[in-house]
Amino acid sequence: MTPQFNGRALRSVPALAGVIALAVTGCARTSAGPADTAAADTGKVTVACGATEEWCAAMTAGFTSATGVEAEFVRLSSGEALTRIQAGRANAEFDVWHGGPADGYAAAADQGLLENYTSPNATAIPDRYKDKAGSWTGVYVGVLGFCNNTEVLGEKQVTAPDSWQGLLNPALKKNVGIAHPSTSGTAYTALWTQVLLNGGAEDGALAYMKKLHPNVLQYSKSGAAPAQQVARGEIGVGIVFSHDCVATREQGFPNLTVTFPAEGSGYEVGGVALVKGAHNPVSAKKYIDWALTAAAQEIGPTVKSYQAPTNPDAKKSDKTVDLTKVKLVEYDSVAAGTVKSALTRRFDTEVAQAPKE
Ligand code: S7P
Repeated sequence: MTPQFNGRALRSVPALAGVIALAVTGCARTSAGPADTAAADTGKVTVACGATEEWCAAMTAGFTSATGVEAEFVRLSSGEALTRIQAGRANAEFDVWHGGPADGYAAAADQGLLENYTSPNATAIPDRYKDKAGSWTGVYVGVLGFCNNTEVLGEKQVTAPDSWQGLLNPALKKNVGIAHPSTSGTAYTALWTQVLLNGGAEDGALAYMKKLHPNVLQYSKSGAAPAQQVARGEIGVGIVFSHDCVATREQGFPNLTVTFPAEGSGYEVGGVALVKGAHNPVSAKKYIDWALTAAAQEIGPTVKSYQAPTNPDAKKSDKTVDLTKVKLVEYDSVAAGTVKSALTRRFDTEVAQAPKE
């Protein structure tokens, strides 16, 4: 990896180039359009980042260190990122979206919010982890699991659930945590998993979520939040990406365990994409190229993010879930993304807002 001082020295060069470009054009851009060319690139990339704060910080620092291009990020849950990218349609706030399930990226692509970009480094990524047209490319894979607090469950004399049916146990009333799928990519992955487990029927998925509703203490904004609630003993089980439970256990909560649903679990392909109308398309493409390298994908475990890398050359942490050992549903991010807005609206009115007895 490039030594840190090299990164710092190089950072001023593209920044200066950006100032010169603005001086030559004579004005700052206020909207996307023809000015969004290589000449206008300020040499700084702004990232909408969908994983943990630590992951986002490590990734942007790693990119700057490797390329000399400055990078800043805003951590956003999947639905929030989509809303902010929509709001920036005429004047993009972000250059790149990095991290968070590809469902959100597919929804964004459907709405014309992403620019197709097939990085030369995407050839290393297996086809099942990237969009054919190049609207997004996968950087990691995460599997949904149940995060259990053995102490809380022990007090209730309930064994850690290992099936979706087991989560409906009345003894778990107000003891299950899951985020709201309109903000959280994690929760939307869980909701779409139910669609798949119900033969593709949205009604069947919502019927399951309605049955689960009395057991849900609250629908959090961010997908990883239920793992924290479980760690604090506020609830017995959280529906989260399993690596978020492993990371929380490492924060000093040894009584957390992970189980996977016997019926089949959903998984995410975490994405990276170029935002349509990005003000810094050259830097953004450099960022995407870098994010697909093995070196970039080996950064996660250094900050306790144990998703599986999509680049086969990246070394896997021994804490990463073995994808061949968990029963997985046939997840299709594009199909999931296409109906995301409509299905989350239905979830909100038909499930989240339904009274609990
Ligand atoms: O914490 C890492 C991670 O689980 O966060 C993303 C997750 O979906 C959280 O975002 P949401 O708040 O949108 O649910 C995952 O992509 C990632 O693996």
